Amino acid sequence: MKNTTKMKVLGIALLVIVASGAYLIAADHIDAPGVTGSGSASLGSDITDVYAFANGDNMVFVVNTQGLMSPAATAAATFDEEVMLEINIDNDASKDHVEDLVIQATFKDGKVHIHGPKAPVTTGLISTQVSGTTVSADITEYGDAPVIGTAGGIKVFAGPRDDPFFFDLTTYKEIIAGTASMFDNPGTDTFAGTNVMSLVVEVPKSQLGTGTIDIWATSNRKN
Ligand SMILES: [Ca+2]
Ligand SMILES: [Ca+2]
Repeated sequence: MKNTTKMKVLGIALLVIVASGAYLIAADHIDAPGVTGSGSASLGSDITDVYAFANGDNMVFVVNTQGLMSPAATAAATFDEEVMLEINIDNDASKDHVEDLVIQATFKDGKVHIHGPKAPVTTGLISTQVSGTTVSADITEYGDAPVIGTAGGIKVFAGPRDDPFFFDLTTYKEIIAGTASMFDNPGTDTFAGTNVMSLVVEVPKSQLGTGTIDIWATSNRKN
């Protein structure tokens, strides 16, 4: 993939965080047909959740894709080599919702490659791969111990994981229909037993600027 490759945004997930590690949760497990579509190739751009939290002097970013996979489907699941996942970081004082740094992940021949954090070549709905590769790792296969790549203080993991998102969809629908008034505690996790393809990147805070940051993630299919 050339450094000048431009990619269209297909999936987007938004998360606003502060450096202290507070986080906001939202989930979207099935996107529009243009993202989920038919065939495994299009599933690779369907983001389910984005998480960010502090781990000491580091920030950890998680971008989960391909939600609601059964264990059987997970064994055959792969990251789409035509899709780049991008973590966008807005770290200037104005918080203008324009990314000042990007962390990009590409997938090729069983490996994940991280590019950045670097200033973006392009902002907005088109993403361009930034130059250089910061760290790479083998993509962890289903059931195997996690493979973690480390270089320059940055760590990366990519592979299948149990979906951590908890949501009682059945009760939610009952509440909407007026046949239930509230959730049970603890409720029933609709996503129990389903998996996602997870990208995890841990980066020293010192590489992300100072003050607070807003982040969002996009999936971008190669033109
Ligand atoms: Ca900005
Ligand atoms: Ca971007």
